[in-house]
This record gives sequence, C-alpha cells and structure tokens, in this order.
Amino acid sequence: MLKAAHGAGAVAAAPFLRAAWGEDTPRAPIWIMRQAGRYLPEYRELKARSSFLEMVRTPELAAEITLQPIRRFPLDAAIIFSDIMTPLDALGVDIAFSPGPHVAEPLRSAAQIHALRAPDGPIAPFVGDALRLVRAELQPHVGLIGFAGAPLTLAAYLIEGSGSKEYEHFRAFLRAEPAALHVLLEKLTGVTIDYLKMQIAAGAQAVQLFDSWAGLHDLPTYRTFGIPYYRKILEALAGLGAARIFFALGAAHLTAAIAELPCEVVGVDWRTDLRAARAAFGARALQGNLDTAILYADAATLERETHAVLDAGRGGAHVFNLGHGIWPDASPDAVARLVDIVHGYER
Ligand code: 1CP
Repeated sequence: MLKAAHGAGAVAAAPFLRAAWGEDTPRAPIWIMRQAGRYLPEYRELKARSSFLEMVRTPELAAEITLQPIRRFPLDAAIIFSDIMTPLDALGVDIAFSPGPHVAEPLRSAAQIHALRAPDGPIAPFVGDALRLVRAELQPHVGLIGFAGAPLTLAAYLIEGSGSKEYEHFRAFLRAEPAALHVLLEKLTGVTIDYLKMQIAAGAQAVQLFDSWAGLHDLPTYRTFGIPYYRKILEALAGLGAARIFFALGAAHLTAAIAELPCEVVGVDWRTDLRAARAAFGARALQGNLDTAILYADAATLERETHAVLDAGRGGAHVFNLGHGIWPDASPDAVARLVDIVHGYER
C-alpha cells in the first residue's frame, strides 16, 4: 500500500520501515511504546534534575532521552520523547505534569472552546529540533518515529482536565455540547496536521496517532467524533514519505471503523488476537501486541507468550510491540530478554 511514497534508500536498510511499509520480513522488528521513560534508571537520573516540561522543551535533553533505550537495547526504532499534550500550548492551553497532564482551566463550556487562540507560527518547534538531533545520532537501520495524540483523546484530557477512570465530564460534554466538541476537534485536527508535518520534515520516518481513550466510546459515537478527524489527519500526511501508524486502545468493538482509515500500520492492543486483526485490517502491517504484564512473568513464560504473539503475527507484515505502553516499574532486564527473543525468532 502506497509503497511508491517512501524513501527507498532508508527502507532498504531499516527492518522497522520495511515492515511498516508492508513487507513480510523474515524477522519482526521491535520497538516498545513508552520505551523512553521512567523504567530506565538513566531517565530517572535526568528527571531528578529537570521537570518533565523542561526535558520535553530542551531538544538536547529530549534527544538524549530518546536515545537512552536505543543505547541499552538493539531496538529497531526510536520514538521521540515528548507527550501527546505538547502541541496544545499553541492553542493557549496551560498544562502542567505531575506526573500526568493537568489542565489549569479544563474546557467545560462552548465559550472556552471558541476562545482558544489560533496557532501563530510553528507548533512545538523544539520537537523538530530534537528529531534532527536524534536522526544525526541514530544508525541508519534504526527507524525514527514521531507521534501525536488523536483529537478525541486530546479532547478527553482538555475537557476532563486530567487523566480519569471514567471521564464523566468529558462524556457528559460530548452529549450536551456536540457542536462545541466538533469545533474543538476541528481545531485539534488542524494543530495535529501541522505538528505531524513538521515532525516528518524534521526526520520522522513514521508517525503514530495515539487514541488512548478510544475505548470510552461506542461505534456510532466513534464514527461521529473520531473517525472523520482521523481520516482528515491521515489523508493530509499521505505521500510525505512517512508510514502512518494508527493505535487505539480498548478498541476491538471499533474495528469496522478503524479498518476504513488510510494508514500503513494498525496498532493492536493485547486484547485482540493478531490473527483476527489480520483478517480485519487486510494488507496493512500490524503492530503489537504482547500484554505488558508478561514482562513481570518468569523467563520461560515471557518466551512462550512472545512466541505466541510472533506466531499470530505471521502471514503478513508485523512490527512487534507491547499491547500498550511499558510501566514505570518494569524491569530493564525483562526488556533486554524480550528484544532478544523477538530478534531470535524466524518468521
Ligand atoms: O518513549 C515514548 O514512548 C515517548 C514518550 C511518551 C509518549 C509516547 C510520553 C512520555 N508520553 C507519551 C504519549 C502519551 N501521553 C499518551 C499516549 C500513550 C499511552 O496511551 O500510554 C498518553 C495517554 C499520555 C498522557 C500522559 N502523559 C500520562 C497518562 C496520564 C493519565 O492518567 O491518563 C502521563 C503519566 C503523562 C506524562 C508523561 N509522558 C511521558 C512520560 C515519561 C511521562 C511521565 C513524566 C515523568 O517522568 O514523571
């Protein structure tokens, strides 16, 4: 799919890019969602000296943190160290981190949404600077991934004000003020397109849209408030040379809608068998989906379960990953074993 669009030179060298662009590679490449972060002692060391926002906004620090897992493990791709909330500064929203995002004034009215500032100038240009620094350090066979939050997930944080179990304010707002929510989603979509284009121009060879809270919605709601905006973003990125990865969490019931999105790679969480995903998502590459909790199991269980995911991923392009992000107390030794197991498996 869209093979003509990518840079053939880089792809020839990089297993991650070959698989992302649909090649049924003899070995599955691996990267890990949230691979740059708190489970690494070298990250915690930097974190003790700087705030999360300082780390994100200082290209040298963000680049260093992006490279930390690459130095430690032979991963096939690096993902830029940032956060899904990073670009929202451009709309004039004040967000702090402790450790998750906290919005100073949650958007709970149509008036607040209409009053959001229009972005002037590039969106979070420091992320582009960090990407350029990382690319200059990475070996050519290691892919570089940029990312953004999907608008409906960003709206969940902006309206609720922080992470939440039930997102009751957000879900109530969606029903009470659908027109205002569409205005917000339209603004977030515009920011996301500019932001991801900037990341691609700065060297991101793939971009992932994280829809971490997709699972809150039923299918008709997702088709109304999610899919049209995601299609617009993904279409705007077509032909720019970067593989488009779409990842939604807890979204097995939304498969029919997700299957219509224009993207090269579909990320699948641990609750969906990759064989079922293969049937649903056709010729696209699949990414996933080892249950993160398996990193806490004994070595034999880790190997058996990893092989089960690799077996299920056969019959088409597969980028190995966890089914969701790695947790702060995961063991770096378990990650090292996981990368070894994946690289040692012949598909
Ligand atoms: O290595 C990487 O993957 C890059 C780093 C990365 C990514 C991809 C961070 C760093 N954040 C993200 C994306 C992100 N941020 C998502 C989508 C992925 C997912 O579903 O896990 C989400 C939902 C967020 C929001 C967020 N930011 C949370 C969750 C809050 C909640 O309650 O819902 C948290 C804890 C943050 C802060 C954050 N982002 C990243 C880190 C390392 C941290 C913790 C800051 C610290 O070190 O204290």
